[in-house]
Amino acid sequence: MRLLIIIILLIIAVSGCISQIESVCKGKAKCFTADMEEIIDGDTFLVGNEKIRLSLVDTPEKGEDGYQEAKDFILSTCPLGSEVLVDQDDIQLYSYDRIMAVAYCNGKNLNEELLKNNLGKIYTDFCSKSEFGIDKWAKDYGC
Ligand SMILES: [Ca+2]
Repeated sequence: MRLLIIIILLIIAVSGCISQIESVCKGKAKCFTADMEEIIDGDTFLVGNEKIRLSLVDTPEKGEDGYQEAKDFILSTCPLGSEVLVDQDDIQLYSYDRIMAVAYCNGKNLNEELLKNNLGKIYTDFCSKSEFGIDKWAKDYGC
């Protein structure tokens, strides 16, 4: 009887964790986890085989001031090989060949972290064109 209770509690605990991961993603567009393969700049990475562009955030391009800082910040927050959870933007699905998304790594929302650490600017023009424009972090930084 006690064993049965333990098994039931374990099942509840495990299913709780699974639904927590699923509940992180919003909407019906792509939602997946894969390893951080390459950091192109602060707002663009290769996750698994997919090129990801963070929604609503703009970090400096190569050759611009702040490029290396933003890139290094992502590298330290989410080292190569870390698992990244990608929640694709349900309104702006793609930009060029890149998946627009919020990316979570090591428990952190990378879009938010870049803004919080003043390493990127919010793209206010896209606040109404992004699934995430109404999120608290986006509003906190200017949407
Ligand atoms: Ca989504």
